[in-house]
Amino acid sequence: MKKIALKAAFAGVAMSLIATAAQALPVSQLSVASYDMLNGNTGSFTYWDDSYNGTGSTTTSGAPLSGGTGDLTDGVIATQNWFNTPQPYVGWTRNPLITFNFAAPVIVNSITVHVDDANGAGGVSTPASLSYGLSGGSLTNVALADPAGSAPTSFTIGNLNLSGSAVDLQFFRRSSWVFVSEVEFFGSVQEYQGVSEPLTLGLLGAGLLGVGLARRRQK
Ligand SMILES: [Ca+2]
Ligand SMILES: [Ca+2]
Repeated sequence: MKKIALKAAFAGVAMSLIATAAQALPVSQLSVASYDMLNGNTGSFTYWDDSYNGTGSTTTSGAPLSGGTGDLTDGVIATQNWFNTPQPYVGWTRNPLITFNFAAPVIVNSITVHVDDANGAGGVSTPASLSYGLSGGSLTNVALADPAGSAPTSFTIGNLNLSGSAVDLQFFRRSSWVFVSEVEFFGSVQEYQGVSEPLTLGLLGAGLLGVGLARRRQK
């Protein structure tokens, strides 16, 4: 009888630990707290991240930018090619690696990037591939087919299940330039519900103490 009671107590604790594991809210667009990258470049126009509000020079090509948000997450998606409306874009002559930071741990289900597709006009094409993954970990590379036509376009990578607080993206160019006007993340924020784990461990101790007292009383 006593052994059974003890087992039941452990089972109860195990259940409560499971209940306190990360629980996710419904899938929605995730808010980016900040992103870090090297600034865009200049050509016929400037293709810098003009609205970036973090640290670093927004008017210097290739300058390290960190701790802020700007053109890539302002909700403005370019509807025309770079030569008609350069402002919404950040354009690079490198393969930009961008770290996106979230305010709390998230589960990213899909990533959508909005880019220009000028079919090589001015050396601007859709990216040839995109690498993604949790920041600091290994990245997965996916090839992106160049769509027919030459209108600005988007690519979505789905079924990701990336769980963490920061995601790395790197664009690999098809020709000289890559132009990006927006990056969107969809998924859920991880929520910790019920008692915290240290408290649960405290309850485990209290539970065992209770079992001990009960056993004493039975004697
Ligand atoms: Ca934008
Ligand atoms: Ca095309």
